[in-house]
Amino acid sequence: MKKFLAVLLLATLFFGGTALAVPIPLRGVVEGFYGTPWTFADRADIIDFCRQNNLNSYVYAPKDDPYHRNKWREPYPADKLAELKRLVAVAKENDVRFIFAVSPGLDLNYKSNDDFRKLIRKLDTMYQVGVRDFAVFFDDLKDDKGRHHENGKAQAEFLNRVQKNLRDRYKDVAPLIMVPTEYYYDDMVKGDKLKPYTRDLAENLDPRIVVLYTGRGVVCDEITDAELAEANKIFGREVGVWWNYPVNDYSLTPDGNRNVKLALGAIEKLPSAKMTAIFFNPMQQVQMSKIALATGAIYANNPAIYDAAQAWDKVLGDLFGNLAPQMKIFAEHSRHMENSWAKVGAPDAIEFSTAATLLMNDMGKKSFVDFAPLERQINSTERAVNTLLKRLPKKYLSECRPQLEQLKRIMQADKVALESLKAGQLDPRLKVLREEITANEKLAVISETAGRKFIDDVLNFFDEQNGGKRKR
Ligand code: 14T
Repeated sequence: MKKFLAVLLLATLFFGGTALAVPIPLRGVVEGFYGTPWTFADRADIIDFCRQNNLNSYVYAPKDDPYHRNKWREPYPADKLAELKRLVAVAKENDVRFIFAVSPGLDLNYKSNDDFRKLIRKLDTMYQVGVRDFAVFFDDLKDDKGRHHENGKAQAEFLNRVQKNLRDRYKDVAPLIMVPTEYYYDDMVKGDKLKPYTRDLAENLDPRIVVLYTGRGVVCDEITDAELAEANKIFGREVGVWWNYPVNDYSLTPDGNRNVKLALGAIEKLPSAKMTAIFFNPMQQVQMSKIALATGAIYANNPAIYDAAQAWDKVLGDLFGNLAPQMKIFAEHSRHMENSWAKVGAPDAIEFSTAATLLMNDMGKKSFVDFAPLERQINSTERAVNTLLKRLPKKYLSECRPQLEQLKRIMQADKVALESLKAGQLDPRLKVLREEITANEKLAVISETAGRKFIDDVLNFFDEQNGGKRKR
């Protein structure tokens, strides 16, 4: 018997990374984005999707539900509460935890008994409609100068009191989940020291409360095992991860109503070490979010052996069937998200941009230039886009039509650009096409470093040629 156990133990250790799946205990989706919240139907659909993908949690935290954040003190009106009750029932039917979050930080008085009672009342109402998992979030409380006025000790004591109150009265509530005000690593430290808020929070927070953080930045490229270990050390517990992909709420149209770039890549570059919780923050575009979320589910169910490229292929096949090859081409042009403070997702259309870069390097330097590789990329991308515009089911097309149409415009301009290079003469239509594309960038952005860049590269190439001629 002892020998058997020893062999079992060794086998477990040996195959731990490969044969035995070790799922992250709490894994799911956090509806945590800014902008129009999901509808009841969207949420019911995503909860069903969670069950299908062995994700066990849905966190209700829509930034623009007034009763979640701005007006957190006010109880839900009867109709809204009835809807939430139905949703909690849907989650229960699907064996998915419905985690109700409230974000009281905008104006909470930590020392006020009245505010404490109002928060408890809010959570109590949710308990009455069936919720057993609760979260309190304190993210995004900075003013326009990037300062916040939170006191880590007061926040910790407030949360400890909430946790104690709930657990004293209800034996069936899960440990509380929280997001700190300094929720990304670079905001927690100054030099080699913890900032006072984080230090005081970590020192005073009940060790049973689950802390979520987003990595080194708000939207960052990667969390390594070492970085996670560092965050665990700061908080004296195993922290969970709030992962900001595929969320795209920082990529907005001028009216703020639509997201211009879609994040259609795989989840990647997350720890393979043991973790207690992971929640993926999606896009408002619920169907398009499923690509990244389904890869996230594969990751969360066995982080040690996760292969992003393999997961991406599987998920595209599962979701899009015979349109998977075309969807893959489209999605390749729309994976990377980047701005001054955000950077995440694999680079866009690597083969395409490599072909374009090689071609531009050869131009003017070699007597024989091979246009074929880029030409193949342009043609296959254009064909894929046309097929998708014709065949993609409406529920998907309604979320990605502007981006498909923009990619189509870019490919048409790329063709003109390529022909110009071949002819050794700039086709004047290229500038017109670029104007149209630029105008539409308010509504849809895609392939910035691949197809879109090639247009600029070619126009610059002819500019420099002409400049060079004039000089001579
Ligand atoms: F709760 C946090 F972990 C978090 O990520 N909070 C928000 C989140 O709701 C939002 O969807 C996400 C992506 O934009 O980032 C956080 O919100 C920010 C943070 C910023 F630093 C929005 C704008 C910022 F400049």
